[in-house]
Amino acid sequence: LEMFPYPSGRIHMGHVRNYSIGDVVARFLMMKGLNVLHPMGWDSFGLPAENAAREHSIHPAKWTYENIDYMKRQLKSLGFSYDWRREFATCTPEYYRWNQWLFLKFLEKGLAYKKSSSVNWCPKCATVLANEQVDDGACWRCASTVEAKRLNQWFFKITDYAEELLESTYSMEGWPERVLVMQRNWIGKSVGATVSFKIEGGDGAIDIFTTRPDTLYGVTFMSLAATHPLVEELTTEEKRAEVRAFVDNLKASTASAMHAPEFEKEGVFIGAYALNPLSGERIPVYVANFVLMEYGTGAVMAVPAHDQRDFEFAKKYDLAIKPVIKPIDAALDPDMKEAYVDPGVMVNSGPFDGTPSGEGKGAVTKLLKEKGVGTESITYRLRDWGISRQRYWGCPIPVVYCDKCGIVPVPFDDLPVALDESVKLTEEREPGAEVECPKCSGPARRETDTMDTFVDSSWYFLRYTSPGEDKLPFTKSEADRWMPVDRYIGGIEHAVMHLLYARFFTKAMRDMGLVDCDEPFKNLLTQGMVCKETHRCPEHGFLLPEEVLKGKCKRCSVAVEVGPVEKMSKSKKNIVDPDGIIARYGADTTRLFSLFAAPPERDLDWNIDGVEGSHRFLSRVWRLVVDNLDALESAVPYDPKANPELGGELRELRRVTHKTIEKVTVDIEERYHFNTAISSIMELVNALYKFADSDGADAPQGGSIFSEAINAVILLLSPFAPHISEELWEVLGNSQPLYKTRWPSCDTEALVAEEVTLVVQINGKVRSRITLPLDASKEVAVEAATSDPKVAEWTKGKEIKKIIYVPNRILNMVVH
Ligand code: ANZ
Ligand code: ZN
Repeated sequence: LEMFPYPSGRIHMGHVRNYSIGDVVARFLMMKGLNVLHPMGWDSFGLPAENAAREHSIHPAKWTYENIDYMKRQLKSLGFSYDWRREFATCTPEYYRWNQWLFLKFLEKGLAYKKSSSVNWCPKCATVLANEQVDDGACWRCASTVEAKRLNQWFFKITDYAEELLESTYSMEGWPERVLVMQRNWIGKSVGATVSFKIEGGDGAIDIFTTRPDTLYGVTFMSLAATHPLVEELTTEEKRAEVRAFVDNLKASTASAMHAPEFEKEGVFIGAYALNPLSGERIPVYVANFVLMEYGTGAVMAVPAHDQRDFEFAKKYDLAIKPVIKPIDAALDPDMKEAYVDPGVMVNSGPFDGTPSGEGKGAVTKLLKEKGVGTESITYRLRDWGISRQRYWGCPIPVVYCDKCGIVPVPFDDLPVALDESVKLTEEREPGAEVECPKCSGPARRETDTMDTFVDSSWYFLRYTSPGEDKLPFTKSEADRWMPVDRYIGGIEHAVMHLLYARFFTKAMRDMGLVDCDEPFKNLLTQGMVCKETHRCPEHGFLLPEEVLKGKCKRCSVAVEVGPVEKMSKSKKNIVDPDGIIARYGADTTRLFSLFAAPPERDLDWNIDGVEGSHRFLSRVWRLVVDNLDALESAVPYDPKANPELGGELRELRRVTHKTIEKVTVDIEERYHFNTAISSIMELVNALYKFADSDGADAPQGGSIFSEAINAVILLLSPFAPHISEELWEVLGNSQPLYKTRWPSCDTEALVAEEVTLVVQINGKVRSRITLPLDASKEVAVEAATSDPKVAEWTKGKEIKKIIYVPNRILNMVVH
């Protein structure tokens, strides 16, 4: 399974690479005799369709389906072996109704809920932006200043699965370690304690989450998030104006701004004090801009001596810094320049003095627990997944709002809630259509938000197993038969979100009894990017490859600057359109180059010389077959049992043939090393040219062995370059198509090279006889001879002055 594309209009080289890799695996496994499900579809909801609709007044549906048609033709021209009967597009009601069905199931199970939250809002695009879509506080598309806005939004409760999503990563052997690490970091499990700090002169308390209970005696102030409910409650009259100004200002700045590294830590004293639950010390309470309401409890016990953020804050506002952990074998530095964050020994900590900090965490937590003011606690960085989008071209969220009944789910039987195809895409969003409340039949309005398109891609792989199913999202027996996906291939940019959401969906659906597997993707391959150098004209900016002629800008004839090799992107214009390459060199060359130029996980540097090289190689294969058609057609199949003793050139060709079969098989099956597989096929082709030139095919048995080798070349090449292979296969008179033909197997007996006895002379006298493979090189012969004990006696401590080597017969070494 390769990640399905967004139908943006045309495929790009990244698609070609991704899908070529998948097709090699699919074709290889088919030829190995496995049942292969190799599907393709369209991740077809999303913003570009809507933007195109606004710009060119074309309906998003029309734009999308036209793109799908075009791209499908492109994929077909590349000869990918998809089962097109299973194709679907996520923007069709036949698909998105099951998104809605799953949403309702999630709602039933408490896995979907609505809450108000602060979002990045672009006023111009009138939509929510993900943190990744905000550059320096501006919208990535229109550059408007992004605002913070509170919106009522739908969420999926992925946090319910945080622990399992994390735990499973430790047994997912088929995934690259770096992707697992990214997922673990995203989930971000922190083990620590929740501690309750009483408020001085009141009866409430501030609960904080800390990973460092061992530093409890070093707390010198507390920090609350701006939106923490206690801020309003605890702020004293004289501080109120100042605190309110600070909080209002902060609410207007975007969430993403806080992630910037140069972000300045600021805060305001709210006039209240809390009490340290163990030491009883009086601690001033602040509201601070770096405390997130969404993490832990939204409140922090600040320990400036041992936390860098708190340290900077304390320096800025001249607050006490009280060290309570000292390095194990050194004294504490009396004037600290930064927080001491390493482990050490507890000091200034009452009964805990002398306890190692690691041990201290548990010891302090235990005491807090006994006193009823704290407990162990785990926090995850992972947040629930906000799925509401203020967008038209997406899957409608199937709920209605009734004045009387509130939020009412659309009944299952009324699905799909169809997209209103007649809607005008104006800047102002229209209110939801008036409908009858399913509960009280009173007036109600439809939800107008649609779902994040990541919902669509969180279960699409399951739909491939039974695309026609119309009672459920997919047929359980079919899903269980095929799942998990044995090999999933796609870009590293999906390492976190898509893969994590798909894993969450799979687990949630398992718990609903829809499918048996725990994880969706058994093996994951993340392919590298396709890169190319950039060209820039001082006058005309970045240039497309075809706008450059002999190093000069075609428009102004000024020399272009050649920039570094980087990921192909429209903005840098360092892109190559697959259509042009296919038209000029053919689909097979395009595929072969993208597989040959680099191993799949690495970045691939696009270069036209490499493309030409791949094309020349395929031409060589073509000529090798058609120029020798007579010999090949008259050859009888080689039977090793009837001819046990082959010698010379014949035996060698057979050895190379079977060695190549073995290597290509292992390279594809175990290592995805398509580049080395292709280069060994190239070597075999070279050997075949040599053999043909030496008239080897005319020797007795020669034709049969030549033909066996040619067949191997075609079979081994076919997953990479299926068109030329299939054609040659037919030219050779085979009636069965290649993809239905069995993958060749390696005759291990043929791998044994013919051996000869070599006479070894030292200074002209015969000293030993050694056995070597036929036609061994001089280096191999000398290496074997000098490690022969009888020869070693004569060469020990001496210098070899001269070597005379007659292959397969004599090696004479002159030593002094
Ligand atoms: C006291 C302390 C002392 C802390 C010390 C750290 C070091 P991780 O590891 O990322 O989970 N914290 C807790 N809630 C927070 C929030 N809502 N916003 C910002 N910071 C918050 O970080 C956990 C630590 O981050 C917690 O442990 C807390 O500071 C802070 F020497 O408590 B610590
Ligand atoms: Zn109602």
